Amino acid sequence: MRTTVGIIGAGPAGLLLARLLRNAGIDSVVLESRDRGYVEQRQRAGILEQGTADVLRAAGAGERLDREGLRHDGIELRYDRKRHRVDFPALTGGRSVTVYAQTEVCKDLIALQLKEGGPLLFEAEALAVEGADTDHPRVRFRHDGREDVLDCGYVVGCDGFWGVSRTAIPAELTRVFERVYPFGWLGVLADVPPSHDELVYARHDRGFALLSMRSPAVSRLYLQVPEGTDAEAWSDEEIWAELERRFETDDDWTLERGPITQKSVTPMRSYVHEPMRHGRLFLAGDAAHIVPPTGAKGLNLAVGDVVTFARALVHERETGSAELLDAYSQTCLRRVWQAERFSYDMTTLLHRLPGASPFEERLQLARLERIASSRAAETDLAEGYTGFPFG
Ligand code: RFL
Ligand code: PHB
Repeated sequence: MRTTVGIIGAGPAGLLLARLLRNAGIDSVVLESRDRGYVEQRQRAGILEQGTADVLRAAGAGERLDREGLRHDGIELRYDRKRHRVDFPALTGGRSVTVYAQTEVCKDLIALQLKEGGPLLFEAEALAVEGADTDHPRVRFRHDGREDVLDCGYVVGCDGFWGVSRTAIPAELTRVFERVYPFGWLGVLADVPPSHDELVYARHDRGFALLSMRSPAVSRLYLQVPEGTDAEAWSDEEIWAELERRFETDDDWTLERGPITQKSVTPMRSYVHEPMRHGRLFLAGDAAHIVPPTGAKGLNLAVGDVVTFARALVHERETGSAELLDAYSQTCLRRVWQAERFSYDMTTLLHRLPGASPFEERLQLARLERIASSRAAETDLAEGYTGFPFG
């Protein structure tokens, strides 16, 4: 098999890239190791930056997003039993975010790709990227029980943190920056209308909690738990009781309970792989970088990367100049590091950090008070949350 752009992975990065290339008249093949149902059901991100929603619309994938997505103009910070709302449009000159689950983004893009796009092969596992630094990179993969080769003009590794693409960049050319946090998030889906109409980020002495949503009828809730926690070790009753404690306020706000339909634990890490390009192999999304979910940035970064790649390739086609392709890694990494910084700040602002001294805990509260009392500090948060510009 032969194609211009071989795309490994049908998460948001790979699927959107295939769509952007198709719209630009460039052919691609997407290889995805899992089956369609798995990719469409995997519970992950919930928040789209305005720039991300705009890209999806421009790509022709905005119809259901506009119908079912929920525009959010702010978030609530909760600490010391107090509530503070951050008003995004007022602080950022009109920017907002959209609650629209990653599962739905993937469903929309898969349907479009199967209808209008090039080949999207499920249960096709990439085994290795070969010849990345030559003019003829290849992807070796297994599909329908046999091995095959995809000959490409370019390979884009959109295969997530556990994928194989990254390993094709020689270790001696690579630098990795990483921080693993000694806690994770226990996430649940519950069939109950969200108890607040915006997301609530709560800092509590017992640990962080987040109230989010998937629709007006379905809540998505998270609890900070120690690293290595087994989700099944928490009964539904224990989860609700702990959420109630961490969301406690001095007013009459209450948390509505409902049946929990899913629970899982996510570990937390920050990770950046430099460079994001080697020859004709480009890394995009979680394949190149991970952020802790507190800043809601992972999916949005993945979108930024593939927009940057698609623009660079179109530029090369139109002008014959590879300057934007050559600048890919640098262009992406500028935005990546801003998201890394923001996600780290949000994580250390809101989580109970094991081993933190009483002094450090007081500083955490002082940082929250600063956001609640200074428009400059609050603006910094609002700008970060609603998103950094695409390069
Ligand atoms: P994905 O989504 O991991 O997709 C990679 C795909 O590659 C496939 N694959 C392979 N295919 C072929 N051959 C191989 N050898 C392969 N190896 C892997 C995989 O099966 C998969 O389908 O990466 P992508 O596209 O880069 O997208 C990144 C996002 O998924 C991720 O950053 C976000 O989910 C992170 N994230 C959030 N991001 C946000 O922007 N806003 C949020 O609110 C947000 N919340 C979250 C999150 C992630 C979470 N978890 C579970 C890590 C909340 C959570 C709890
Ligand atoms: C989610 O709805 O899954 C979600 C929202 C905000 C975050 C992380 C996850 O910061």
